[in-house]
Amino acid sequence: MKQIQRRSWAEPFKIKSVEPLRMTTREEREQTIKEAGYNTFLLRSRDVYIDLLTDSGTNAMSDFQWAGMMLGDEAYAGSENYYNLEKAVQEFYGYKHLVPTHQGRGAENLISQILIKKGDYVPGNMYFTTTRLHQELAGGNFVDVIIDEAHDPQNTFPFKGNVDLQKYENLIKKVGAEKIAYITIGATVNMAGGQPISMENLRAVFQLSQKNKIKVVFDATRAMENAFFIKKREKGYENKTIKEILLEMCSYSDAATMSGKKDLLVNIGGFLAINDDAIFEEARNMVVIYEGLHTYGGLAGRDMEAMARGIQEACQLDHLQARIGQVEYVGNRLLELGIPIVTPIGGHAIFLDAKKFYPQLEQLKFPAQTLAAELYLDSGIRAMERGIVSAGRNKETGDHYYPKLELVRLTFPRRVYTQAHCDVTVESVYEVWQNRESVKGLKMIYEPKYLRFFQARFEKL
Ligand code: PM9
Repeated sequence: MKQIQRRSWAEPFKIKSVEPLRMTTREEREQTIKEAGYNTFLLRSRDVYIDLLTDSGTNAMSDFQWAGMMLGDEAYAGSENYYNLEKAVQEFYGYKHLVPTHQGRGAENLISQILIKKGDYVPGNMYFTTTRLHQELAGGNFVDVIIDEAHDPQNTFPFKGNVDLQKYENLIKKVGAEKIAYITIGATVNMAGGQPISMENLRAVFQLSQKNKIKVVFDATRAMENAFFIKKREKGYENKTIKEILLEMCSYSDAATMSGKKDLLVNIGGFLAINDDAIFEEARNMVVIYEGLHTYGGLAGRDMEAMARGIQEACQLDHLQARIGQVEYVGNRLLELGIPIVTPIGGHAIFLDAKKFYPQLEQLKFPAQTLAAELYLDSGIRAMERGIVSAGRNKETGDHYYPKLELVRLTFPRRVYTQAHCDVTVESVYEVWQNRESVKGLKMIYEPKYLRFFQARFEKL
């Protein structure tokens, strides 16, 4: 009898409702990407076939979440759904206080304004675009203290999200602990390729921070995915539940910002969670200026309910196995074809190494922006640039940052695409890889002042 390798997992759901996809011709795509200034953010979604721009707000909700939407209590104040969300955040993340926000950056704005004084430093395990901008707008200076391995796409260290404790300690010695507003800890680290931080490192960062009276602000956006990697890779956590791991992770921080649009399987929503009573008091005061009353923070009651229910679903092991397993499936197929990607394969996305695709292009010819456009041209698949355009400019000198990582992110929305979609994606990336030598790059012709990657425009060279 022929022996077959049996799959260890499959999606823990079946499909109840579908949304048709539209295919376009190469001629149509040549026109649409030109009109979009070769920026995938400026494409209309109707012109996209498989949308791997982001996993943010693009998730498929469950019937349990949709049912919860019908139970939205749309009272201006004291909505029942706020209390459901508060209970879920306390139970799964362990923080004392909750301030809902319309999405992650709403929470980033609040905490940056509350804790940062002009001229302060804010270390972090690699920058994230919106997080760093809010820190800078509040008068802070971001300092990258991630380990060097994170900046090397081919390095296979299992916890490339770790903080380099020596870098962190050197900063404390150099500027003084009183000049450090707080440290931001991302888990997983998006810009490094969805790479996790280890529990051991989280604990050590918290201890060093406490010793120096520095607060730890956790970016919990993809913390459930990080918890899955800890379970799989870190000794001593094999038999712990995701919920137990998440609670321990959060216990090594003072507050958390959260974009519910990722881990929490919703289309909109976020929050700030805090232990300290005084910071909570200030956040409650400020949320009414920027977001809405402290019991809705810019969200409808139904959105808070969907997020509260999403928390319970997101930390199920079979969900995380299928979610991360899908990304891993694509990554392994690409590696088999010899295509350069960031390794180890991360949690939410595959990151193509554009410098290796186009060694003929210097960084100011925007290799990753070019690669994202080429992929769209080939198949209508939409990806995102994560290189020099995303990195932006140094706010003091006005010069471009030249990040070591020049990447294109194929980001997988949760519970949305099938394995056949994954295969079509792999085949398209392979085609673009085959045709890499004739590519000439792009020129930037319009640059917005903030978060330029969203709206910048380019022309073909
Ligand atoms: N991340 C993403 O596509 C959406 C906007 S930027 C292209 O990866 C982290 C780690 C994020 C993140 C958003 C935010 C901001 C904070 N931290 O988008 O404001 O990945 O909900 O969250 C995006 P909001």
